[in-house]
Amino acid sequence: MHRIALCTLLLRLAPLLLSTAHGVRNVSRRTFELDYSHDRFLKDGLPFRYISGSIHYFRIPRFYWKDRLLKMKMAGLNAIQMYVPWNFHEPQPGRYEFSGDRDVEYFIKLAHELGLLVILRPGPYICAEWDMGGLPAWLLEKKFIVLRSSDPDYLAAVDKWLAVLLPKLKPLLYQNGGPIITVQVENEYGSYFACDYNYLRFLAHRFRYHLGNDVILFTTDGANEILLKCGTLQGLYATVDFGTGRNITEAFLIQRKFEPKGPLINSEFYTGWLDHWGKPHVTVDAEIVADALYNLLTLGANVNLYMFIGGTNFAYWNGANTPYSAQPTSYDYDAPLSEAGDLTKKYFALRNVIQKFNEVPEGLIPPSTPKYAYGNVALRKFKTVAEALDILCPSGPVKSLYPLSFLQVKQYFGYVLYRTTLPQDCSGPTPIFSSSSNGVHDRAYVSVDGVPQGILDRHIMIPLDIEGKAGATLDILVENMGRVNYGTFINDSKGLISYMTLNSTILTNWTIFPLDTEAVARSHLGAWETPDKGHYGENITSTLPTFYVGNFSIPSGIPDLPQDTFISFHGWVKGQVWINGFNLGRYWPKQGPQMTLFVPKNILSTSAPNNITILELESSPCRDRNPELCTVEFVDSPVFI
Ligand code: 6GJ
Repeated sequence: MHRIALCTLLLRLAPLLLSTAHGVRNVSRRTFELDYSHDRFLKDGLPFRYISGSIHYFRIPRFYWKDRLLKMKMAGLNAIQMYVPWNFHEPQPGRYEFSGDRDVEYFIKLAHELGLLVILRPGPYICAEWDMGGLPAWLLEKKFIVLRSSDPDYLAAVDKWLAVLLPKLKPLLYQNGGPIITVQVENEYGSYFACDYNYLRFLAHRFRYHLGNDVILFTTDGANEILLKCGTLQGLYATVDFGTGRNITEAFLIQRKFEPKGPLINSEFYTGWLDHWGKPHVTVDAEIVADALYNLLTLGANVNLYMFIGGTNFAYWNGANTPYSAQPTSYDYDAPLSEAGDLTKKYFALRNVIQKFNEVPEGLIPPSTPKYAYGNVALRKFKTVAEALDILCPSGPVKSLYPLSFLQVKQYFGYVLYRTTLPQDCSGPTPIFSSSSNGVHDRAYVSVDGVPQGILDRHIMIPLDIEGKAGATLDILVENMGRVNYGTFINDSKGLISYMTLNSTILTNWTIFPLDTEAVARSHLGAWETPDKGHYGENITSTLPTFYVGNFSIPSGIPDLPQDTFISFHGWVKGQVWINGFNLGRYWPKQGPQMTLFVPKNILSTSAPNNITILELESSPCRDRNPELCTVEFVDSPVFI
């Protein structure tokens, strides 16, 4: 054998030979370790560097999990990074959901099947532009709870949750035959005001108790010394996160201050950015991301691309930032895979970089899925919210002298109707307002005796002038637009959270209706008794919060149908939409930047008409004189502005 070939063979066998020299290495025992002497990971004793991408299973229908994961694998990634949102799995205290779209174990096993390793981030707080950063709203039922701290009420709930979640995931650790190589404790804790080391110690202890001593536990913080000071803990490997605008060397020097030895890790290398209603859609140039990734990988760093696919905030799951600004339904994030899982220019730009460092699998990249423009679908008015209270609030309202918050009436998401009567004649414009200037959380639609009066908004703290006679019915429909997910004010209570005043008189004697829109939408709103005969009224500025329904059929037996699609809302202003009882999320084309809603094909049917239900909060295009405008359109591409 040629001398060089022999040397090459020996080099390749060296780790095995070395380990054999130190007693036979149990090759069947899987190990994933930190190698401080060479600033790297070792996987089964061999040097390893991960190139990972973030994917949120909770923002993608289970139907599409394999498609997205395979596209990530074909991009050359060898790992994925995922959060686990506590509120997604424990919607009420002690009630757990781990099936269907919430089957986190199945998702991890699927990644494993595809040869992807997993970087797990179970929080309990995760941020992620997700409602309350993944913490369940019911925690706030303890009025003075201090979230993300060693507050005994908070720790008791966390302890119970971790005792349910972590034993499920322990068998999936790499050392136990699964794909999970590292586990993050909390999330950017150094960015939170509490700086409570006892809380971090509690979490570290519980993670070790449930997961054992072999798995690598780590923390992530923005690449800033002050942040790592409060976000790191002895025994948890400190990592940093930063985007394309940051000097890489300088950022990693910050990590080195806390981890002088060990692998360089950027746990969130931002490939795009998040959006907010009313602000332009944010994009990050593909070439800039690619160049920065090249520099990171050249340095030998372990990198997680945040996000590799963003997906969708279905239903009411979006979060918000402060000053209050909610994130939209789309979590496209301008990521390499679009919200609908499409292959973008950025995907191929990053794949080209990765293949300079990692073997990119041969074979087929699953194609972008076809999208179908089903066209216009006629809708018709069913009932206003006020007309439908017997269906929306079957257990009846709660009476209270003063307004109660959502939590006080056991409502966590969606809408609550607050009703009282005018204590005085308001023959001229009379200001109604919250006593604490922004006590309307988050947006309220006001009417008097069924006449729309206007809107109160948490973000725009101005009174609203109303008119009506003494004794008239005052209705205030309050919308929870998503709980703050980042910073000091994540204890974000919803509803009318302070007194309401009319011309400085405190309004009292409230009748409060928590609205169960989900059960009603699932029971196919279209099954309601025959619709009103379309008396839409001629008010061209605003209508009462009203349900509209319609249906459309997709022929069966056609090979390529159904297909993914997008809903466009010409003439609609703001509301919620369901198809076949699936809550697709919020639409707000008046604000943008998202103008269409993604509709995954798995919720569509070819064997029965597809029921569409819309709750329009402000003004619909439906008018008696031209009912033909009362439509939505299914289009084949998304629109952002
Ligand atoms: C992370 O904080 C968070 O860990 N994050 C972002 N950070 C940039 C600085 C924000 C002021 S952008 C989006 C991500 C996610 O929220 C992630 O969960």
